[in-house]
Amino acid sequence: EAAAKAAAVNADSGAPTIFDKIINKEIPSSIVYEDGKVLAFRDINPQAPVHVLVIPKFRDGLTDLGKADGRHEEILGQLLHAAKIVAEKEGILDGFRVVINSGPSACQSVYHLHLHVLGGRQMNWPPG
Ligand code: DGP
Repeated sequence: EAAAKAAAVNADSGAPTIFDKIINKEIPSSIVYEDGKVLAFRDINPQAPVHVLVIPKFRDGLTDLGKADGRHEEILGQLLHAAKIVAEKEGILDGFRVVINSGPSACQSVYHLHLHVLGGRQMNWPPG
């Protein structure tokens, strides 16, 4: 946990991230859903039987949700809608969780906004 926090503190530079390479298909990923604005792919380190990341294809300053402003309203809505489409495709509409880690104290490690869509098991509350 301390290592995750330390990595998160050092990650917020605004530089390109590994997700750019995934968007550009320079490194492989298991894509679940894609449209012109949004890409959804399986997390490399799944925390549930279904664990998919939903990201904007154009980061446009959205390193993290804490950077959102009015110009991002449309893409934020599209990301949530894509999360629902992913849940439907994955057969977890009976119960799923959408998580956004924003900033070091939330242990965000990749500074390209992403929604985690988690399900396929009983999800507990509160999260860690
Ligand atoms: P967060 O801690 O909220 O910033 O989540 C970042 C997630 O990104 C983490 O769950 C692992 C995932 N991840 C990091 N690198 C890769 C990668 O190269 N491929 C895939 N599929 N997922 C990755």
